Amino acid sequence: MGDFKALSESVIKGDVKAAVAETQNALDTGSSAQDILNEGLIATMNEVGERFSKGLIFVPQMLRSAKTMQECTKLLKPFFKEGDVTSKGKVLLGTVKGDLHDIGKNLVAMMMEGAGFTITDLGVGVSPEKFVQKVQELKPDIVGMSALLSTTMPAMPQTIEALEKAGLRDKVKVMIGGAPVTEKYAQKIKADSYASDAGSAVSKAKKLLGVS
Ligand code: B12
Repeated sequence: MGDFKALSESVIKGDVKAAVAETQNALDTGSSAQDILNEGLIATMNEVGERFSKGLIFVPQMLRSAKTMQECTKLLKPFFKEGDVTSKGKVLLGTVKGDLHDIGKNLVAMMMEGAGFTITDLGVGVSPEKFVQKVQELKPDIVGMSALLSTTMPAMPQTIEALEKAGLRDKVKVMIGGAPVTEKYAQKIKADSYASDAGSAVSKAKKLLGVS
């Protein structure tokens, strides 16, 4: 396990240049991309969230930290490639309507792409109608929805309902995730799968499609 104190501090400060240099330094000194991601970057975003909850920082600082983290993850992307593989399946990803958080979704996209899935990322604030339209158009194997706010989680069952109404629900697997989402919630809204992080999103997606 590496020491990511300096990296963490620069992400909290939103100092892109320093954080990117610290990420590179951690890679150069032998830390694994996985550890840098989990123990350096994701752990820091949790700390940022706690500071926000306590009123110690505000939205602009949170945004700067988010941007800084995104720049650092760009350096890690090549390390999550599993090699040349034929597509394991088509995945449509999006953050649900009303929600702008995309760091977690982007990580899921990055890990899944690295593992050989073909990703179409619809971005943030994706309405149930948009999900339905894109499922019709692209015929993905999996639809992945991300929500980070308790107020936007209901857009997940709304999307599942919209897929049902359009006669598409049995043609696509639905995976959900995001900090407030739980396994129990996934069962309640009849999603096919839930994953708590990007690594398990990959293994759960493989399991859903019966690929290795
Ligand atoms: C960065 C951040 C922001 C940034 C987002 C920038 C961006 N481009 O994403 C900005 C500043 C824009 C922001 C805005 C707001 N935010 Co904010 N934000 C955060 C923060 C600090 C980090 C989120 C993050 O990126 N985490 C790191 C990633 C890697 O983790 P993750 O998203 O959970 O993703 C992992 C898993 O969940 C999973 N996963 C995620 N998606 C998916 C999808 C699938 C299909 C699967 C299988 C798995 C999966 O895999 C990911 C990788 O391992 C959190 C605090 C926290 N601890 O979550 C608050 C937090 C989510 N925000 C919060 C709030 C309140 C807001 C605002 C309402 C603030 C305001 N007053 O304006 C706005 C809402 C804007 C909107 N409409 O969306 C609250 C939410 C409370 C709640 N439960 O509803 C939190 C929890 C902070 C807090 N403690 O109060 N925010």
